[in-house]
Parts: sequence; structure tokens; C-alpha cells
Amino acid sequence: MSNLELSNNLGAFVRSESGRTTENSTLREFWAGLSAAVMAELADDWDKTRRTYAAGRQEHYLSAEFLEGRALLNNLTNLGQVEDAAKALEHYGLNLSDVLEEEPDAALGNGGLGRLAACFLDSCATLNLPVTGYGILYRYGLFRQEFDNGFQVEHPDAWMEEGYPFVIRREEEQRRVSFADLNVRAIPYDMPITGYGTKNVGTLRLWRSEPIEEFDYDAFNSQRFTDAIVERERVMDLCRVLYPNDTTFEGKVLRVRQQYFFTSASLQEMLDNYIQQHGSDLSDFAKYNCIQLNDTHPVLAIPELMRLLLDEHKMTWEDAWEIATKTFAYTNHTVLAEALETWQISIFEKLFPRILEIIYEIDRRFRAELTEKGYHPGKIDYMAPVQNGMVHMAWIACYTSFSINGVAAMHTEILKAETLHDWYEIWPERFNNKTNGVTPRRWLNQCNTELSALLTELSGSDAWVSDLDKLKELEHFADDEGVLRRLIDIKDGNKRDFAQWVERRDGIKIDPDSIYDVQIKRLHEYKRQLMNALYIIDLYFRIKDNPEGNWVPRTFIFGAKSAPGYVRAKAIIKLINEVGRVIANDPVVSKFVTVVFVENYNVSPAEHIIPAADVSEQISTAGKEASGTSNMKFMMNGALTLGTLDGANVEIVDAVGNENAYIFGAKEEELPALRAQTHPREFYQTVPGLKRAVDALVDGTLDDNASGMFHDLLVSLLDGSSWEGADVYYVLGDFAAYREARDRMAEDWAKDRLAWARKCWINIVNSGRFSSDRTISDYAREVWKLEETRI
Ligand code: 4GP
Repeated sequence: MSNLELSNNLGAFVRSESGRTTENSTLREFWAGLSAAVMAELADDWDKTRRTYAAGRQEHYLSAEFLEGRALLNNLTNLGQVEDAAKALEHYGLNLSDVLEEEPDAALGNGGLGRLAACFLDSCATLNLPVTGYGILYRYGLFRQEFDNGFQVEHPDAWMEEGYPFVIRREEEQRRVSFADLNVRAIPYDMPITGYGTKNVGTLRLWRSEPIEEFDYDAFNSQRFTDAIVERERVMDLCRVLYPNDTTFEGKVLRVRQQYFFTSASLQEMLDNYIQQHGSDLSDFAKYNCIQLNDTHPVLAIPELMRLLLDEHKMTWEDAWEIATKTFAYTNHTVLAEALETWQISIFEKLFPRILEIIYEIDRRFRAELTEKGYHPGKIDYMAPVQNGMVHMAWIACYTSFSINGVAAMHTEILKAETLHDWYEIWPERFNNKTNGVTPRRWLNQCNTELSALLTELSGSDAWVSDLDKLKELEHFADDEGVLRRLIDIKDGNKRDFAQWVERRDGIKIDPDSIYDVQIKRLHEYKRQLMNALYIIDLYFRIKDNPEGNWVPRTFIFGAKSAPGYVRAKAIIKLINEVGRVIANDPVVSKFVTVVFVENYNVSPAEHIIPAADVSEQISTAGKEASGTSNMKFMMNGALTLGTLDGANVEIVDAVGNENAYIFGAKEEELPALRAQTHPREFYQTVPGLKRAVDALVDGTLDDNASGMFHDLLVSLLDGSSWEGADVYYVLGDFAAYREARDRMAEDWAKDRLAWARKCWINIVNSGRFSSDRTISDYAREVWKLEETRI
């Protein structure tokens, strides 16, 4: 569509959304109209891509979470129509960025794992790879967070209640999914995934559950109205909510139902497509299909594929197992033990006895195989899919999958040495590493337009947007003062934009001339937002001690949601808000320090925050963060990492050099000895200022509204409980090193902006290996064996 066409068509699309004249249409209706115009524009290529992909070898990405965020700007960019859209809207006196802000975030994910899946689909489309994502169309995305007196309160996120133009219902491709107590229809809703510089349009297929019959007409007729709709509600429940947990699990029965629901529907579709394309002999299924399991959530796909092959397609166990073991690949995303899902057998008995039967058979054969290999019965028991009344999803995945990968080099090594050590010993050839990446389209080109323009200007083209390694060619500009000055100006502009955005959104005033020091990620004890908060408390006291000191102006920015039932994480949210309140009310400290906790942190707020950041806080306890991906987004946008040697931080430092990052703290291999050596109380007593900062939790400096939450935090640091030791995450142990590095960073920033900018530049130009294009090329080549397929 040309500019003229878009201008002409836009009005029609808007009117059809609003049922009114364009003059009387709302901004939201303009967003919907423009989005509908984009969908119309994509339709032909999308259709063609789907048909082309169906014929050859495909990869299917199964994930309970896809944290897509907004779609309109991404699609306009990929279509090359940003300018046209802006002009078309201008015609109605509207501004494109205002219209873009109308879009709700599709927050169908909790955090890292879900956002990674979204970046991956973006890269697959850009690289013309025949990959389809499969998940669930949750009616409510991740909860909407509000702060009430500093406490997190959760509200439903009814993200598509007012209509959502970027999914298309495909009635004719529905499947049926059966549980022992319930039969449901699975209706696919497809979202187009556009790529950069290509006509190919990939697909994210999200299943929605609906009753087989709209409602029980007889019951309705005999005036039993509630009876008539009970069944319907039970079915709709299935897709009602995304479980607001990452790494911990709950919700049991319903969650297992969700997992079976979307994996079963997806597999039925894959088998149907195979038969349509290649005939009814399924023995070549694995030649044409590969399935990546995004963590353990979709692992029920394994027994379900077995069931479909055995029961519906009458294969022998041996033939079916051969297919399964050549089809599945498994990615692990965390070493936290509580995330390796295990389910009670009774849940499976209730929901799908046949699946349980198949799992028992997998278990029986597993035990036989290992016995024959001469393994110790104790070890076999530990590794077995079924044990002590529980089904172990990760063990089923490890036993079946031909590929098992971690998400950063260090993480994969920990999997091999600890978490999945027994598996590694028996099947070392299955293990491989795939360090995560992020899409440079959303996380640089779209969110940081000024920096992107500079990069394009210096490289002479925008080829870097789909080949991020090209930025390396710009490394020599690190010694070009003119370029560094422009980088500083761009950062300052982004910081002013963010200040305006946050003032408008949350009513908080910040100083754009201060250093922006940011920690945005899920709230978890291992991520150590508590250590960050203790630093700020300590700084507060230091400033009060010496109000005339030459303090660097600081803005500490947080964004984080806590799982609703994770009490200690919620206490840390309250703590950060309380520290912010106390500082804001202090006439001296507030001159130098502001704390901003961005409410309802999500993908689109991240797009405003990251381009403005100076400091990227990546401070997890070494060995706990599998990879991290915000660390990559920050470096791409010229923020410097303040981090531990954990997850992908290790590889970031390797890429930029020690002198261009700020690394501190205990290393993973040192931790056990360090812990044994020193009790947390000793740090508390001896590290200058630490006792004062920790005591502030309970001595009246900070107020937790009599919830007892801050006292619990103090206990967790100093005493621990009967089931865990004190300071499990080594907050007190690393505090001194953290403070030293963070202080030094602020001073470096204030002292010499040019030297700082040089470091930022080195980070930007060396971010190529953290593009998800690199990650996906590795998966495609080494695991999926996929070829580029252009339409
Ligand atoms: C996260 C990990 O915590 C994070 O380190 C990693 O970067 C991300 O996955 C993507 O691999 N894990 C989860 C989860 O989000 O739910 O386990």
C-alpha cells in the first residue's frame, strides 16, 4: 500500500471499527483501524507462507508462554510503512506515537522464557525459517499490577476484551481434545509474525477452548439456567488465565489441563498436515517435523504423540517411540529445583488415564534399559519418569529428546555437572548449549530510533538490523570524539523522553541529568533486588551523614512483578516503594536520589526504559540466573553492565572485555567454601554500614504498615528458617563488593562522560552475538536441521 492508499483506506478501516465518522472516532478506534489495514496488507503473503511451509520440513515451537507485547509498530516497520502511517494519521490531526500507545500488551507470558519465545519467532520470520509457535490464547494475560500504599495488588489483565485485530480465528481448523471428564473444542487463533526485510510471514497459533455445544439447550429450556451454562464455564476456564508464576508452580489440575490441551491440539494438527502432504504412512514423520519443548510445560506432548500414533494410527510401540525420540528437543530455562515440574499421579488418573498408562510404559522401558546397562537401582529410581507417586516431566523430556540444551554457556555447564548430571553421564551427545539472544528489531531499531539512525548512517546502510554482527565494523568509532558526543546526546535525549513518559504515566518527576541505574525483571530472591535496595538504604544514610558531600545525582529505576503467592518477593516490592517514599520526603537526600518503581512492568514499558538506561543491574547470585536477556537489551542500547559472573553476563564480559563492564562478587564455584567460612551475621557486624542498612528494616526508619514483612526479610538474611539457612542468596556476603563497584561506576560516569561513552560504544558494537538471529541460526543448523525457505 502506498502512502496515498493508506491515507485513503485508513478512514474506511477506522469507520468500520467505530461505526462513526472519523471525526467522532476515538484514538483507540484509529489504532484498531490502522491495525486492520496492516492485517489486510499481510494476508496474501501470510497465506502463501503457510502453504509453502506446510509442504517441507518444519519446526514447531511449543510454549505455554509467548510474551509478545505490542504488534502494530513492529508490523508497520517490517512492512516499511511507519512514515506512511504517520502521514495518514497526520491527515486526521493525529500523532502515530499517541495511536501506538493505545495498544494493549499481549502479555501471554511471565518473564524471560515467554519473551524469549517471542524474540525467537521474530528471528525465525526474519530468517525465513519454517517455524510455527503454538501456545494458548489466555483470556487474561499476566495480571495487571497496581501499587496500593506500596504493596503489589493484582488485577485481571483483560487484554483483548475490547477486541484485538492481530489474531484471526480459524474456525475450520478446530480440533477436539478429550479429557476423562470433559471434551472440548480447540479453536486456533493465528497471529502473523512478520520479519524484517522479507515477505515471509510466520505464524503464532494460539488455541482457545470452547464447549462442544454452546450450552445445554434442554437444561435451558427446563429453566435450569445455571446447569445450562456450568459446563460451558468449565470449558472456558481452561484458557481463562495464564498462571502468574515463573519458576514456581501451582494451580495443579487446571495447569496440567492447559498443558495437555494445547499440546494435543497442536500435535493433531501436525499429524493431519503430514497425512495431507505425505500420505498416511507416518514413518517419515520425524523427517518433516521437529518439536522444540520450551521448558517442561509442553512435555505432555511426548505421551500424547505416543497415544496418537499407537491408538489413532495403530503403530507399534517401537515404531512410535522411534518417531518420538527423533522429533523432540528440550530446552531447560532454570536450575531452580522447584521449576522442574512434577505432578501427582492422581491428577493424571483423573484427567487422562490413557496418558498415564503410556507414561507407566515409558517408565517400565526406561527402568529395563538402564538395568540392562548395569546402572544402580538407586540411581534408576531417582531418574525414573514415575517415582513416589509423582510424574517427573523433566525426566520424561530428557529420556525422549534427542537434544537437551541450556540457555547460556555457564547454565549448560551447570546442567551437565549438577541439575541433569545423571542424564549427561549416560547420554552426553544429547547436550548442547544455545545462548539466548534478543531481537534487534524491537530492542534496538524500534525502541531506540535515534541510536539506530546513527548506526545506519555510520554503516552506510541498515543491513545491521538483520545482521547485527555488522556493528563490529563500527568499533573504530570508539576513538572518534565526534561520534561519542553524538552518542551522549542521543542517550540524553532518550533520558529526557523517559522522564516525560514516567511523569505522564506514574506522576513521578526525575532528573534527566542524573545517572539512570535500572533493574527490570521478575521479582525473585535470587535476582537480589533486595541487595539493590540495601545499597540505596546505605546510600541514604551516607548522604545524611555528609549532606555537603559531592554526591552524584542518581535515579534508581525498578520494574518487576512478583508471583501473587510469593510473600517474600512482595515484601521486597513494598520495601523498594517504602525506601522511595522515605527518600522523596527527605529534603536532603531527595536532592540527589530518586527511586522510581514503574508500575505494571511489561514489554512496552521496557521499550521506554532500556534506551534511557546508563547502568544495567544484573546482580543475581552466581549460578542462579540461567541466562538473562535484559542484560543483552541493555548492552545493545549502550548501558553498562553491573553484574556478577552469572548466566550470559559471562559471555557479555567476554565479548566486551573486563574494562567495559563492572563485574563484582563471589563466583559460583567459590560460593560453597565462602558460605562455610563466614556466617552472614559476621558480614552484618563487620561490613561498615551494613548493620545500619539492615536494621533500618525494623528500627522505625522504614514502615511496612505493621505487616511484619520487613522483619521477615531481616530474618531471612540473618537467621534463615528451619528449612533454609540464613542469607541463601548471599546478599550480605556480596554487599561490600557490590557497593564498591556501584559507587565506582557512578563516579566514573560523573567524572568523564566521554570515557563512559566509549565503553557504551564498545558494548553496542559487540552485541552481535546476542541477537536472537544468531541463536536461531544455531538451533536451525544444529538441532532443527532446517533450511531457509523463501516464498
Ligand atoms: C528464565 C530464566 O530465569 C532466565 O535466566 C532466562 O534468560 C530466560 O528464562 C530465557 O531462557 N526462566 C523463566 C522461567 O522465565 O519461567 O523459568
